[in-house]
Amino acid sequence: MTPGHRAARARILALEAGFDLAGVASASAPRELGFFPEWIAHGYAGEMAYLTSQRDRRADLQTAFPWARSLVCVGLQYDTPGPYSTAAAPERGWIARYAWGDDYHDVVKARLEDLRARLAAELGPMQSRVYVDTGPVVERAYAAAAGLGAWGKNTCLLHPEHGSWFFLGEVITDLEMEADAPRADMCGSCTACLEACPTGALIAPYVLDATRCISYLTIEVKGAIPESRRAGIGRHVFGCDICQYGGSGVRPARGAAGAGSRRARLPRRRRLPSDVPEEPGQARQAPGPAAQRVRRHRQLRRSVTPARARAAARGRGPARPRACAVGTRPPWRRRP
Ligand code: B12
Ligand code: SF4
Repeated sequence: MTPGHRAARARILALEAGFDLAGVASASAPRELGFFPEWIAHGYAGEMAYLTSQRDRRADLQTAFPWARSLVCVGLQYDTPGPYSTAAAPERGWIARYAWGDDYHDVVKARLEDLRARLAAELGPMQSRVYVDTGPVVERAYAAAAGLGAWGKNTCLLHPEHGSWFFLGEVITDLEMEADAPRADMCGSCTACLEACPTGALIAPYVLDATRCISYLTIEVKGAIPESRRAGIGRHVFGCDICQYGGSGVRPARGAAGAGSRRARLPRRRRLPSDVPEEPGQARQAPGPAAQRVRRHRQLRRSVTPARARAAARGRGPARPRACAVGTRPPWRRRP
């Protein structure tokens, strides 16, 4: 079987394993990976030691896995027809969309294992690893190389149909496969996501200072959120979606929840006063399993406390961002 035939079969097997997007990348470092050491050197990774301590492994996948030749990159869409996370009632906290359903690590990993078994059965014995989120892989760089999406200026991968509402994962393999072509840029001269970010975390196109990002502040920071970083957080208690909204407030016109949220449900209670248990054992009305994965109830509680104060003070969401270049004519928002 030729590398081209292997890649074609891999894409089909990935869709059969339940993914929405699939592509193949070479294991040699994509051009954008050159940016990673510089990003770390600027201190943009903050407390995320899993990034700084694995600098060399992340800067080139083949440092970690010298046998690697190809990656089968996959995407699982998690959007739902629900409203924006910041459209919650005034007394409720804001939880990012990706945390509404089951823990995506479990959902994507199970499908990746299925895909790995299918690949081995059809393409022959292979050395391989599967990863979603946690491995020493800058996933977006390889997924972009595999044509799953184009880099957005908010650093998320954008797809014409799915927006940026999809998780990434990959099977790293020693099989030679023909790589896909990257997608063309979708942003043009638009900078709406940079302007929409309420904390100024997007300091330039494609450059995120994570230490300013609400997602980092509400999920990754171990202690209290520094006072100097609290402005602009609003009622966010877990993650942030604002730079992904893409404009006018119309939700992507999807008839059903995406596969990544097939079992998704809205958090049963997102009311700020009762949401967060004082201790893990008291979790009666906790957010969904995805958010629980963090297992840092104290941390969530300390995010909630300032969020409560802000809700009491203002009770309003952020101003709606102006439509982004993708958001003005976004195919994923077309009504059927
Ligand atoms: C650490 C991390 C975070 C950190 C830092 C985010 C970041 N931008 O790096 C924090 C906690 C802030 C975070 C937040 C979120 N994350 Co996160 N995160 C990761 C993780 C674990 C590593 C990312 C990493 O290595 N960053 C390093 C820096 C250097 O990468 P970067 O900022 O993307 O920079 C790249 C580009 O700027 C590009 N680049 C540089 N210059 C130029 C110039 C041009 C012209 C171009 C085209 C590109 C380009 O090169 C850089 C890479 O070297 C990945 C999983 C993984 N293992 O990869 C998930 C991951 C990136 N996160 C994901 C998600 C869903 C989110 C959130 C949407 C969650 C939320 N709702 O709160 C937000 C989005 C915030 C944002 N605007 O990025 C998804 C992204 C899916 C997608 N479609 O893009 C991933 C892939 C997890 C997954 N498996 O699905 N995340
Ligand atoms: S996730 Fe929120 S805080 Fe982080 S870059 Fe996007 S808009 Fe800014």
